[in-house]
Amino acid sequence: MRRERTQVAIVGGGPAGLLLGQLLTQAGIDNVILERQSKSAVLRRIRAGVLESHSVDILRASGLRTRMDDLGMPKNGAWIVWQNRPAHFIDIARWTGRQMMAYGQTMLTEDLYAARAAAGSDVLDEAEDVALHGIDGPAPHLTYRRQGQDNRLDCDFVAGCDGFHGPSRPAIPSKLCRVHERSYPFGWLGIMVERPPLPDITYARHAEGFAMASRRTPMLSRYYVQAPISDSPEDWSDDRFWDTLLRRFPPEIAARIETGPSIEKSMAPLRSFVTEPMQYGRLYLAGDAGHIVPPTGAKGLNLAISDVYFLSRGLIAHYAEGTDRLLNGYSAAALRRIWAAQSLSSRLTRLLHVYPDDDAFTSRLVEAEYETLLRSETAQAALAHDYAGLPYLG
Ligand code: RFL
Ligand code: PHB
Repeated sequence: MRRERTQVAIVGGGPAGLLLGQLLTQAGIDNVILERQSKSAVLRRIRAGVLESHSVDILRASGLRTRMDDLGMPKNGAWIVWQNRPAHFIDIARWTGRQMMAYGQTMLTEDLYAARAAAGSDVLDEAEDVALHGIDGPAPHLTYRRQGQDNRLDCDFVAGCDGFHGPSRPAIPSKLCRVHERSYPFGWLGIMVERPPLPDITYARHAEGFAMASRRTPMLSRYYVQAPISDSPEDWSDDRFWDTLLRRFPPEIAARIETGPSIEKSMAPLRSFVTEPMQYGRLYLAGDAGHIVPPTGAKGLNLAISDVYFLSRGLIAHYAEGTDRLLNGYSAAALRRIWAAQSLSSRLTRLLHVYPDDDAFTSRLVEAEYETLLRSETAQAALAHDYAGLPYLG
């Protein structure tokens, strides 16, 4: 078995693991990232599209040369549209003085991989059978297999950035953590198409279900429709997708949507999940390893960024000042934002989707909620603040 040592071992080379690596490297803290997939598989993933201004601030301060300021599109907010009712603009610029940035997770991940390569410490991809050991003691280590070789990586700390299905979260004894979970009977069927997008992110509610329009670049659009959880992308021909999408938008907006052949099609189930606390011994969970939000509200990637910010602060204070106050408070600081985002995402999901067991009473309550939003500047300001994301306190 080959044996190596680092200060922080990072499991998972998605945005959380890569950004943590970047922030630690910037602070002179040695780290190794182990990723199960190949780099090209990670870069093929199409996921998030929207960054909060808080995330943009962190990325700018991280020393990362992203293409975000050239290719990203600053946005003042997002539209909610509803058949036969006025549209509502979630005006975060007006109510919070902030903007958000339309910049795809795929491009951000590319930027982070490029930065890692430039720093001369590539992600160790295609790492198999990563296992965590001794995280409850002073000398944790990981074992893994790569390119036919068994390896042991000794470290001071383990950062579990391995998403919802990785080995880090299950390494916390179940009696020491509490899981909060909600699943939804529907998912988002998403497509990518090489056509100019609508100018703004637009969420649509229709009696038949949710639909939305988003963007990646001036020539690349991303669209989603609510679909039963049992559906797979093969059930959705492009024609069926476009018919459904266009029907769910008010006609004047549907008329502006440019359709075309899809270049990618995928189904994402909706789930709400939080594990508390997100730390145990020398293991710290960050990003989707610790929590999942439904994509309505675009909070998942942003939470991964805020978790990693809090965690990097704790690790930097440990190495630079020898104090563990921030590390000990990591989970509590991260969870404050996580629950705020869970609250926003679940409210927006409820407002915009049709649940199979909705009765007439529930539908009228949802309509009343939308009426309140249209009528009340207080409700508009509250939604805009929540959509813009909590400031980084703690
Ligand atoms: P990731 O991206 O899942 O990365 C985890 C990495 O860990 C690796 N891994 C392992 N590595 C080593 N050993 C093992 N045994 C391992 N097991 C797993 C995985 O291969 C992977 O590379 O988690 P991370 O880094 O925490 O990042 C989280 C975000 O990816 C996620 O929250 C967002 O994509 C969610 N999300 C959105 N978030 C936003 O903020 N704004 C959005 O607009 C937004 N839209 C979305 C979304 C997620 C979606 N899907 C598909 C769920 C839209 C969709 C459709
Ligand atoms: C996306 O562009 O993929 C996107 C945008 C906003 C959301 C979810 C996904 O709320």
